[in-house]
Amino acid sequence: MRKALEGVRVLDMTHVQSGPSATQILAWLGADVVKLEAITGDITRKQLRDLPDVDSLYFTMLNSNKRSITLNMKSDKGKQLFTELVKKFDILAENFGPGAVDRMGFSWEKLQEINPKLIYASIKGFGDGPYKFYKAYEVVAQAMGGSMSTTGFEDGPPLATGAQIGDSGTGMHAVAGILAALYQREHTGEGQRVTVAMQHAVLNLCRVKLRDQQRLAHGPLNEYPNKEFGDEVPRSANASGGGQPGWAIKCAPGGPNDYIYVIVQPVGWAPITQLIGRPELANDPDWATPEVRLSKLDKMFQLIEDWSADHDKWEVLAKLNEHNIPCGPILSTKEIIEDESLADNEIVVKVDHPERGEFTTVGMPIKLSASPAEVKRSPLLGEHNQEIYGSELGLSESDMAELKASGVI
Ligand code: CAO
Repeated sequence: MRKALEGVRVLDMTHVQSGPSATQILAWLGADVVKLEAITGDITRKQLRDLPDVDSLYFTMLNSNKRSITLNMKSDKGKQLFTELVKKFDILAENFGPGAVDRMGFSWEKLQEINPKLIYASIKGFGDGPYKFYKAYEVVAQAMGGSMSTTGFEDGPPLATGAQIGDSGTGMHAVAGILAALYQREHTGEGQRVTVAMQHAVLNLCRVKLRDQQRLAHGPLNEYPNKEFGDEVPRSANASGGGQPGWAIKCAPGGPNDYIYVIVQPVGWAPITQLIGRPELANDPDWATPEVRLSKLDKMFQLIEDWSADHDKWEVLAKLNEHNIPCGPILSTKEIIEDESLADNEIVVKVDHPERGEFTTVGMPIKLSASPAEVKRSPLLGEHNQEIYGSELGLSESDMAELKASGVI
């Protein structure tokens, strides 16, 4: 079956997480993604290793379905080979520190001269302005994009979230930009620059918190559990602060992840009162409507917890869903990796690797009926030098041996 992006070629200079998460999606969609690495390799090959001398899970879980070539971009011959490569690709992607590709000698203007159809995608920490030249990592973006100040309990410090919204979140934004640029190129015949800043991507994901910042000017945020408000959106713990109240409530037997997140929609209240053994509250004027419950959400969730604490989270999930009440047990990473339905959905998949053997990874979250993704292993460092430099650029065995000996590939 022909894949959605079959025939699209990506020269992938990305490293660490944000960029690789984007190019991995393109590879799953069928693009030919060739990862160009320094001769020492993407730093994550060696970071957080669980097995000696074997590409880390950090690397293997973000670089599946790609090919790998090595190239020293700081050598003259490397720059020459890069120039030849750029002519053959549709997309160049990178997420180096600010200015790194320019310092390699390849400004956007130069790249356009080499290949006017090239789409050149970059992820940086920040947009134009005072932070433009600053490096950034995941939690820096969470800090500066509005996530950390709004995450956590009111009386605690700002918190980072485990979801990698700064890295992989930005990567997903980059995918959208790259696909749009590819589509536009169909009409214009020209490439373009795609840039995404991690701070901007996190802010986009924190959009509702800026909604609430502006609502604050008109009074307290009643949907928040906080009692007092200043002039900035406070941390709201486990309340979403959205239109329907929710909270994480305890279940049996009381372990660290024995919780379920429950949302009480207006229609959910009557069945909940039945379930928790307090049917009289369904029509009690002090409890019957969302408006009267708003000022005592803590008490409402405590009532539900008084019931849930005697049942395990799976039982609570089943009972609440019998009444169409939106809820979700807090799943540990162990529960997720062992979850059969996630495996059946191919979002948790097993992949074989020549050095580490079989390992588990996260599959393609976007399902296309006519372009199903098949997760294949990540490449070893420089595994495809022969295919690209030999077969494609026409370098001889001896040329390649010389380039290797002189540290170019
Ligand atoms: N050949 C030769 N040199 C190479 C090379 C190659 N193939 N590939 C990269 N390099 C060099 C670059 O030229 C650069 O050298 P100079 O600084 O001398 O020009 C250097 O390697 C890479 O620099 P860097 O700033 O990208 O790397 P770092 O480890 O110091 O910083 C990071 C890492 C992530 C902070 C930085 O890349 C960054 O801010 N990226 C943008 C934001 C981002 O994506 N962050 C997400 C990180 S987690 O996903």
